[in-house]
Amino acid sequence: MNITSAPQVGIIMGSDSDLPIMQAAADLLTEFGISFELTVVSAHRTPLRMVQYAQHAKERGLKIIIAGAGGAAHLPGMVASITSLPVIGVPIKSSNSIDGWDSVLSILQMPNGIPVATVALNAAKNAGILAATIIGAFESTIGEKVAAYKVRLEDEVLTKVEKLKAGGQPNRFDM
Ligand code: RP5
Repeated sequence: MNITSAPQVGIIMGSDSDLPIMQAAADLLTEFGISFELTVVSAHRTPLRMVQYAQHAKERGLKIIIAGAGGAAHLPGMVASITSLPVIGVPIKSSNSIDGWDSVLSILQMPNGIPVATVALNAAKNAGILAATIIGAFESTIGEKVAAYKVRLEDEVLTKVEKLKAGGQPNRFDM
């Protein structure tokens, strides 16, 4: 694992107040040994920084951008409108959110032609898994880690099935 090499994934967020949520994406990429960078890029407060980040992302060697924002969450969509890299959007329920719906809809409801792969509210971990899955389609070592991760998830659920059975819950389905 070499997470100090040139970053493959760029994690950006509208504010440092988003970091407690977005850290889960960084943790997942670290676990998978995928190099990343993480910084604040605000669509509304640093619009030129956002444009420059998106314009230069590909030539800087990034493969995927994970962008998180809350409230009027324009960062993922605007970045996707500039770069040809895939953009994964993380809607964040932040201090200026109305239940998070504003963030979800701002990121999800993109116009035809400019998609953002939108994960669930606050689901930065899933953004990390999706990034790993995309990279894993082209890099076999990462692809194997994604496959092993899914096997672990299955094992965890089957352990719960056994636990319920051992606790006396009726179940005649034995797969
Ligand atoms: C959004 O406004 C950010 O993504 C954050 O979720 C929210 C609040 O930002 P701060 O006021 O904490 O900087 O642009």
